Amino acid sequence: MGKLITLGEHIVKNQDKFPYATGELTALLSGIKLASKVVNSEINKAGLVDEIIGQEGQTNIQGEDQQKLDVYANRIFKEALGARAVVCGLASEEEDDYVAYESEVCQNGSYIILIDPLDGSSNIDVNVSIGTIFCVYRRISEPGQPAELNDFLQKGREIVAAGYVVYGSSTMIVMSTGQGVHGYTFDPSIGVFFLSHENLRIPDNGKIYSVNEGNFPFFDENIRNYLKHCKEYDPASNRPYTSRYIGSLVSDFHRNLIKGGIYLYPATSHKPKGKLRLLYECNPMAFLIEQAGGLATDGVQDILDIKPTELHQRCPLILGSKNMVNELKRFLAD
Ligand code: P6P
Repeated sequence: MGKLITLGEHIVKNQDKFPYATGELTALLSGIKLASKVVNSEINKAGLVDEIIGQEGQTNIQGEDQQKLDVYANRIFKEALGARAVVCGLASEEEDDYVAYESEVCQNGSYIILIDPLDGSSNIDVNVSIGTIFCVYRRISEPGQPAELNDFLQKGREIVAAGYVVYGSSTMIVMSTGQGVHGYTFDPSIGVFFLSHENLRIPDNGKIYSVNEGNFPFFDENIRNYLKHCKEYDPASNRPYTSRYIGSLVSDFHRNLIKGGIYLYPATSHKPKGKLRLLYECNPMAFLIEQAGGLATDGVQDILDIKPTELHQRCPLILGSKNMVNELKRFLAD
C-alpha cells in the first residue's frame, strides 16, 4: 500500500530542514498549488471552449503572440500569490516589468517569485503538454517597502525553491526546496496533489538528446559536431542516441529527468543568446537538475552562477545527465 501523503503535508514534513523554517514558504507553495489547480481546469477545457484557445491578439515583451491561456494563467498565479501576503513581488514572462505588490501585508513578505506562467503555450491548440515554471528567492530589499529590481536579479545559486507544473497526460508538480526533487501527481477526482515521485534523481547516463534540429545550420561548429556524434553508429558507446523533442521545455525536461538525457537550446547565428530566458526558465530548471544530480550550463559557466542584469535576458541552455553534459562540454572545449 503506497503512502498517501499530500503535497501540503510533504512540504510541512520537510519544512524543518528548510533553512528559513517559516510557514511563509509553505503558504507561498500553497498558492502555487491552488493556482495550478485552477489553470489545470481551464487547460483541460481548452479543446472545448472557443474563447479560451487562440491568441489574445497582443504580444508580450518577447514579441511572442500571447495565447489567451498565457494571459489567464499569469493573472491566476499573480492573484493567488498576492492573496497570501508572503510574496512582495512577482516577475513574469507575461509582464513587461516586475510587479511590486502594493498591500502593506505583501510588502512585509519575505519572498519574491519569478514565473513563466504557461511555457510552451504555442502547443495549446494542438493538445501537446505545456507547463508552468517558477522559482522563489528571499527578498534582499528592506521588508515593509515595495520590492525592488535587485530582488529579481539574484544569481540562481540564491534560489530557495523552484519547480514546474506539467499539464500532461496527468498533471504533476515537480519541485525542490533544496532538499532533493519530489513529484506530486494531481488526483482530479478529489482535487489533491499526492506525493508520487520522492527524491527524483536524473540518471548519470542517458541516450536521449533533445534539440530543435531545424536550427542545425545556425549552431556553431562545436555544437554541430556534437550532434553528428549523437547520430554516429557506435554500439560500444551506446550510439546513436535517441532524438526526442516535444518543443515544450517542461515536457522535454520531465522526460529526461525520469529517463536520463540532455536538453540543449544553444546560441544560434540569429539568436546569439539562445531563446530561453535566464530568470524564469533556465535558472529554475538548472536548480532542479542540480538538486537531482545533473548539470546545467550555458556552455561557458554553470547557469546558476550567471549574474543576471535584465529581467527578460536570454541565455543558451544545456542541461541533463551529468555524463552527457560533460561529454558535450568536451566538444565545446575543442
Ligand atoms: P523552438 C516554448 O516556446 C519554449 O520556450 C520551450 O518550452 C521550448 O523548449 C522551446 O521554446 C521551443 O523552441 O524554437 O524549438 O520552437
